[in-house]
Amino acid sequence: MSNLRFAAFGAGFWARFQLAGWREAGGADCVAIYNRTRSKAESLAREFSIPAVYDNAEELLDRERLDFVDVITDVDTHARFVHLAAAHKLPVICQKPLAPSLAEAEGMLRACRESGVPLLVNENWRWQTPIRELKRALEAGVIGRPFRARIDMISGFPVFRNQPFLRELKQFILTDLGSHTLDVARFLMGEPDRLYCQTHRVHSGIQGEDVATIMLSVPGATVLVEMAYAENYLERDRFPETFIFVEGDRGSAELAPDFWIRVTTREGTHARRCPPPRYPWADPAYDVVHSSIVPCQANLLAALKGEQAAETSGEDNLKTVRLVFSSYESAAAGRAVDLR
Ligand code: 89V
Repeated sequence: MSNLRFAAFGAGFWARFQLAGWREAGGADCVAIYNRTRSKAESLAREFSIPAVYDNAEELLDRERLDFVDVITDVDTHARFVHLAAAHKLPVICQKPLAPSLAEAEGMLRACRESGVPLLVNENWRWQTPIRELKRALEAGVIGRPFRARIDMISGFPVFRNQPFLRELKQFILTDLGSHTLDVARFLMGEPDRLYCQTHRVHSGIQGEDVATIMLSVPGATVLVEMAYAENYLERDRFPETFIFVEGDRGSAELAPDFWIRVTTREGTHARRCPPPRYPWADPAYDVVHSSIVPCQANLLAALKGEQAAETSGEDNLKTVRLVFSSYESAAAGRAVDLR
């Protein structure tokens, strides 16, 4: 099968890495790029040899022959571009978080379903090398039946320097990072039926919350998800590594700092390091995240070609979106939210 042709919508911080990820994964060629500020699209077009540049998305879709659209813009414009692609009967891949509200995310899915095109989500976190390895360790069953997990992504890293628009989000850490960590919670531990969340804002110059703690009930287990971007000082700050600890009835498994997976059973502790691949195009400060774009996009591409199911289809991701917004609901109400 020849390479699929796609258009990238957006030319911000994340677009450069996603385009590099497509090149690394192979099988798809970016033939056009749209950005509101044309000069930013032109600069990425030069870097990635993209033949056509537009500052009008409708014009791009009218003129170009495409197999799909990759939406890499800020969350507030996702719905507009997904609806536009659906109206043009084009499959669409959209960045996480899918939408600024559950209703908008549902509307995007409906539009794609009615147009008969898939909506897939570029939710990469669960594709991180050490997280896949931890999942394999859990599936191997050596720690027995998991009854509790802790998923931590707590960092003092100044995320606003590279992504200044994050300061303006009225809903910040739960949408930006919680979309990832709650997706990982589902991936590792299954679907929650109840949650309780508390949030805090530590920074003064931001609109949203930068600290969140969520307790999820999944059948037979409790999952605690802790997140912080408080830009404070931590002895072991390893942005953007996620630390995970899972207790089972026959042992425990841990994703520890520096990509160490430690599995402890009656026989003792078996430790091995599972670092992500290093790509020259990735920002070394984001290695484990940027490298996960490659297997994520390879999976989405295989789904578009009908070769395998997408792990992070729109339908699947809607369950994560529901957890994000139920967390806000819980934090605002000061009580647990039933998800059944
Ligand atoms: O991957 C992301 O969603 C990024 C960051 C790692 C900073 O949260 O926005």
